[in-house]
Amino acid sequence: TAVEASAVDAPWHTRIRGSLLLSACGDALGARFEGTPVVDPAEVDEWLAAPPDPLRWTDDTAMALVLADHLVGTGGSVDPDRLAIEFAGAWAAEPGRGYGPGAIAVLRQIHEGALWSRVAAGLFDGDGSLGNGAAMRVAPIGLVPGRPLSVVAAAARRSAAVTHTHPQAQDGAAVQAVAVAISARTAPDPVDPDRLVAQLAVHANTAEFRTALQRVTALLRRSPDPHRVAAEVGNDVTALGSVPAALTAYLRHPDDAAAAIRFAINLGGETDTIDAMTGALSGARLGDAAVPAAWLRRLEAADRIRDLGGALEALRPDRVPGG
Ligand code: AR6
Ligand code: MG
Repeated sequence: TAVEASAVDAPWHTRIRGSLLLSACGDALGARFEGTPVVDPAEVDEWLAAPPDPLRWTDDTAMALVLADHLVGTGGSVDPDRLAIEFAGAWAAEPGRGYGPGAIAVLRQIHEGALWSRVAAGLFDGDGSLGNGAAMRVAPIGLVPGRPLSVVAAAARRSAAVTHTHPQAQDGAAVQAVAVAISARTAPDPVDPDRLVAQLAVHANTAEFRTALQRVTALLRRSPDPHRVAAEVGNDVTALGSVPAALTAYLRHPDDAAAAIRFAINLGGETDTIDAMTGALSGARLGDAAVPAAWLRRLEAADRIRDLGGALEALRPDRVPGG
């Protein structure tokens, strides 16, 4: 329809803002159901129709905004030493946002003066965290204009490393960032899920992640309901158990932001983070006009998030001297 065509034809700057705003909405809306193994779809519908005011987001968005600010400050690149200190500062200022235990351990030590490189790798008996905390915050890296996808993936890994050194957490961040970048750049064609997932698999280094992405492709051919998606690709706190789920929720409803968000919440489990990642993808494709007004009006710090979107857009190569 004409309405859908114009929504999907959203200009670039509205897509950056759309991604940041819808991700924050997804985080805030999903937080209500975090940790619920099986959610009641009727309850989700009621909640989405009349969410509370203000619609308060969690650590996912807090960290994404720190990262967006960081990128604006550096001109679009990741300086891990600075980023670590900035994350730690945001945690110390608002420790009650729902940070994961591994993240708290790292951020507290960095805040007390430790080097991230000495701390992050030691988590979980030296395995490093494989939680979804690096993927949940990574969208702004995919929204920096004009970067080749390989550069996006590398920057995502650098941003992940300050808290998440496990290869699966790094893959989650790289895949999510590249997925956001592709979603923000390809319009107005219909999404080709097979092609998108294949493009993402190129940026996954672990066999586990590549296998999970193959599962997404196979699953999407069967138009799965949320219950089936959760059973087959997961809905948990790990990167491997949530990045493919968020991608699936987005690809079930690539042209309907509210439907994608609802689908992601109906997965149950780690709903805030899966919804934040789904929202980042959906908003990147559809732009800020696709964010339901009833959510946007209530969203905590919506003006700050919009401004950050504008500042990221100003990093366009043709607007940066020498860029
Ligand atoms: N081995 C075993 N379990 C692990 C490992 C590992 N190597 N790494 C992580 N876990 P964490 P995050 C488990 O704490 O990724 C919030 O709700 C372990 O149970 O590093 O920053 C956010 O909103 C650990 O506590 O946190 C995110 O959605 C958990 O994974 C979410 O938490 C999370 O890893 C993850 O945030
Ligand atoms: Mg959270």
